[in-house]
Amino acid sequence: MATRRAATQHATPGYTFATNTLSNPPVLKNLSSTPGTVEVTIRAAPARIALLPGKPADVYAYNGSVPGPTLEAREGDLVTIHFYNDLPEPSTIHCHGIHLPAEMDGSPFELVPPGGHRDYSFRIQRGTAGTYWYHPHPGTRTEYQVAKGLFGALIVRATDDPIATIPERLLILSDNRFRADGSLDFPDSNSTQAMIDEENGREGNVLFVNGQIMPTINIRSGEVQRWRVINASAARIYRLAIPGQTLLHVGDDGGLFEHPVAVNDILVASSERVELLVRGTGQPGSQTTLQTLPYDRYAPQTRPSDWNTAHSLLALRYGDAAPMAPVAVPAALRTIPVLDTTKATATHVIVLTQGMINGHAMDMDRVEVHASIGTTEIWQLENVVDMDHPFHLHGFQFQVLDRNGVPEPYRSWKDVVNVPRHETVRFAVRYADFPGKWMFHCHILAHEDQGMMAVLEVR
Ligand SMILES: [Cu+2]
Repeated sequence: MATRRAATQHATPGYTFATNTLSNPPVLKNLSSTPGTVEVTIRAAPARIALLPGKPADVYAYNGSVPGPTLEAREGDLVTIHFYNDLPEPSTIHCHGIHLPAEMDGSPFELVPPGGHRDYSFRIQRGTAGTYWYHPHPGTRTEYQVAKGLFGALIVRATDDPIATIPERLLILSDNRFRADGSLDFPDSNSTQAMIDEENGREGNVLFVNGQIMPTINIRSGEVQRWRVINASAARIYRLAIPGQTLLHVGDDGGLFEHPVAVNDILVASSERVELLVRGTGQPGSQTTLQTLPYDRYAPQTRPSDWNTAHSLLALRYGDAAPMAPVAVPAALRTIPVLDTTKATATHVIVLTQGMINGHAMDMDRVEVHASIGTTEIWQLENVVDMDHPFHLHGFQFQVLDRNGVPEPYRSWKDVVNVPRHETVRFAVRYADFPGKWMFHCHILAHEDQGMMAVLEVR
């Protein structure tokens, strides 16, 4: 089983001959029988769950599972989440990347107190099919609540998905840090580790896919699989690769590209999502691994000693079946409208330093960026410090224009973009609807919690 549930013991995940040990979190039960309506209940509560096999730990869980259950919806659906906060602290549900009314965003403006209840209701917009996720966004405790186990997938499907017939896998990547008894290891606030965590964000030495350690996916020679990858880690940036083969990158945060792009490896920053097509290029009976390759996102003084080491995430195992006829992948996936930057009414320069945005720490009463409904604007993100900052804008998907002056080679919808150290990234965004106050912040959760966050007000 993928998902760790209370009072359930699990066999140690097998690396060698176990078949398809990767399984999915449960899917949230739709309480509505009305077509076009998805109504679910999500309860956040303390739980006792073995995140490490056989070692129960005190965690927080959505509906008793880590990762939380997956919310499945279709474009056009009216989604209602009945959220119950049974945690001993305020929390929210932020549907990361979903275009919805500001008051439904689960931002720190709308905290749900301990014992409180809140309904989030929004309609999924057409053209937004893609891979999203949900997590708490309570202000200064996001890293803690996510580390304790609060994160889950949110998948939006299109009726005209051009690769709907390709078998699909969900891969929720997370990491965590444990004591020897399997309990979660949070450093003392005055320790050196706490200072390193404030700088790097919390990185754990145990890597999970759907809550499992080194699970196995079966693939047949010649087969193509669609992998929806979510980086739910608090800080870790993955550089995904399967040694010796290319991957087809077909989608970003906000869904499919116009055309597949072949890559040798792909960077997935904290909270980013990618859709990949993985072709079974191995021989029957062989095995390979999905790895995360070294990537240096760190300031020199806190760079971890093992940063230059590749880590295996899961095994990809070829059964004994004869190769199947190669599966054709469509060359055209969909059309993505261009945001017309010749009509951009403003360029906002956003300077990222260590823990601050434009020289300010988060102030709920301050508006950093003012914008008007119906306009298109350019944001210029300038990282002037020695480490990467993955930047997230709430509510509105954007199109990356260029990175350090190099035009983005393809068009896609994104809600997070990694801004590498001392680099500049520009994106275009259109505020079509939904006035209100929106967060933007670094998605290294420790940075966000420290105040590397600001407010966009759209009127
Ligand atoms: Cu940051």
